[in-house]
Amino acid sequence: MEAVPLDAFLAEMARCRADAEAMLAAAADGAAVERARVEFLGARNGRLKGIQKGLGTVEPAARRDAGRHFNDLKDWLTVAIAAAQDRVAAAPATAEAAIDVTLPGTPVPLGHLHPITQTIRRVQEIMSRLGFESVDGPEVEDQWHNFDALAISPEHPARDPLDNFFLQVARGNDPLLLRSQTSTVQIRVMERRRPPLRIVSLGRVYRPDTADATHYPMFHQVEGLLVEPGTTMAHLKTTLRLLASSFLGAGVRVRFRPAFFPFTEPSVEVDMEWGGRWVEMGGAGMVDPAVLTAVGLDPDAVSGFAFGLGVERIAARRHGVADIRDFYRNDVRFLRQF
Ligand code: FA5
Repeated sequence: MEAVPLDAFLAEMARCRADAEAMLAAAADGAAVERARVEFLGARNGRLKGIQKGLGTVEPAARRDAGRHFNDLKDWLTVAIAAAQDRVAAAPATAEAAIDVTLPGTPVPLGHLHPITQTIRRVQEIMSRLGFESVDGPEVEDQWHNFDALAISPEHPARDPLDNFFLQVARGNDPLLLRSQTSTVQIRVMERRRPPLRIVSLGRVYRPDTADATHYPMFHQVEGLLVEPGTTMAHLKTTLRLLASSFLGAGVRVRFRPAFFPFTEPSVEVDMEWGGRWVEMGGAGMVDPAVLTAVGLDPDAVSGFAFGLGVERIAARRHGVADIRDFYRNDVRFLRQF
């Protein structure tokens, strides 16, 4: 066998030391230090054992020198591994090692849906049982869908700039606005689809109203629309009574008062009894022939009813909330109750 020069032997030992240094520095727990110990000092296949075997092949004149360096490496490895063992024993190195599995777990705080969202879902569910499909409409609207198609004439006070959130953005010459009512969705649906129609739409509407116990500048409405041949006021009243009793309990009293809306004829105001008082919840009526004409339907062939109720008000009535502003104060002590 050819003799190994001293330099090559020393280089191999330097590599072994560098590798051991790196492995020990990275060792984060007792198991990792033990893997390093087996790798370098292991009695059968440790790297030091391999180097020791090579000692006999070093050129004879340099063998004493090589043996001294070998002993230095062995001492260094022994001390470095002992030091690493002490280091990992002093601190719980991994999260796993720090976990006491006998301790009770940390409760994860669970949130829930906002009471208005809960109300929206519940109303959708009730209406779906009556065959009304849920649809959405845009919150930024043009004047055709918010006013004109609903027979709200250009002079009507509902179009007053002080009663609406008009936007700088326009479509043609027509400034857009944040919709002031969900009745816009009646038009959008009737423009796209032909009767028979049964839809319900719940969403945000905006009016520059001063906030008080029953008003907020952003609120939600539930809009219902049914268009089928032979529809009468009796269908409208029955549908609203069923919605009210399903959502608010069988005991709720509903009252219909003659009223006026440009897009229904006849029209009614819908009141519900609440703590001995009558509170206005919305408006309703038979879809006005002018509206059917505006969307290309024949008023002599079909008829329909529509209603729009304030979601905050029915939610407040259901939960006994005296002031709808509480829904939007973001006070978790209030919201947690629902
Ligand atoms: C309307 O908005 C009609 N679009 C309703 C309608 C639909 C009539 C279909 C006929 C056919 P009104 O402006 O009255 O109507 O509003 C309806 C309901 O929205 C009110 O009764 C009230 O419950 C609620 N509401 C109105 N303004 C506010 C507000 N600022 N904050 C909270 N709720 C409001």
